[in-house]
Amino acid sequence: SAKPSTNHSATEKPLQPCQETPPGLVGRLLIEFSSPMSMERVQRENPDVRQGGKYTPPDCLPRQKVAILIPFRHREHHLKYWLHYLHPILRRQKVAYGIYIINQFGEDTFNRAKLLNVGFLEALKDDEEYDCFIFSDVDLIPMDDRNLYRCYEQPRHFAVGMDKFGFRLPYAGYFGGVSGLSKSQFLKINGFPNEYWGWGGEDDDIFNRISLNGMKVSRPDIRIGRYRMIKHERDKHNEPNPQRFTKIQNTKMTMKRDGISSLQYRLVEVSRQPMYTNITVEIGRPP
Ligand code: UD2
Ligand code: MN
Repeated sequence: SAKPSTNHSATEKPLQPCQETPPGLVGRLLIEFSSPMSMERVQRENPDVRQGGKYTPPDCLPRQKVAILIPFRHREHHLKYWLHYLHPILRRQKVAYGIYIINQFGEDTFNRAKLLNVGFLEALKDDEEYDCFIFSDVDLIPMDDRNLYRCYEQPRHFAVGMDKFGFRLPYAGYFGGVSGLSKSQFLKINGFPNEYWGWGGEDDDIFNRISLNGMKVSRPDIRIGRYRMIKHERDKHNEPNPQRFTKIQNTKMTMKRDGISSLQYRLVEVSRQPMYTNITVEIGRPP
């Protein structure tokens, strides 16, 4: 045709950095787990999430690239709710992100912190541009989208007030549930401990690592850092670890040798799902 066509790529304004406070947040959210959830519905409602559970804001340049790591085994039911609630929240928060499910292979004793160490390395293998890592239980949903999933000047503890704790911080050094460290903060503490098998203590060890390395945990306001946990029984093969009380006394001695520097694992499978990336890994068993 003789008509000159508009060259969009040449006329479009370059993207501006995303605003510090995203403009489309809605605040307090209604979170419930009574109506059944399906992966088909999650996919249908999140068409702009790319294969592997990746997302980049279309209208501004995100300030951080966030890998969200979820320790996992046999919690498919919880995962559907997590994806259903979190994808829209994260989209409103205007960060570039990828979701990684770190699935423990086999039926040996569960090890949450070691799985998260694996997630850190595998996410970086997938995309070396990640500069922020958020570690979330699969059963925790934030009740307020002003609780921004990104990294801060100091290591972040997001899950301040949980329904099961009466929406109060259970103790000053509590670091469980959902936390976030920048790449450099994570490396400074030599990552997480690999030697906490079964339930409990690993979050306190991480808190110790942060304090012992001269950092201080930051938190959102208690009114904003509220969470719902999907009710569940204690899983099989994740019994309370009787060694946890003595282990958390020794972080200062153990953190230099036990961590991301000593991590060993065998990758079983990486698979790209529409709403997340699944990393199945064999991490051994307690000695
Ligand atoms: C608390 C902490 C959690 C962790 C744990 C002790 C809260 C809200 N969370 O969780 O961060 O410190 O105590 O280890 O206080 N998981 C599986 N399959 C399993 C077992 C665990 O997927 O068979 C994953 C899953 O992401 C789960 C997380 O590990 O949410 C923590 O396990 P939990 O939910 O059984 O422990 P909980 O709720 O006491
Ligand atoms: Mn739980």
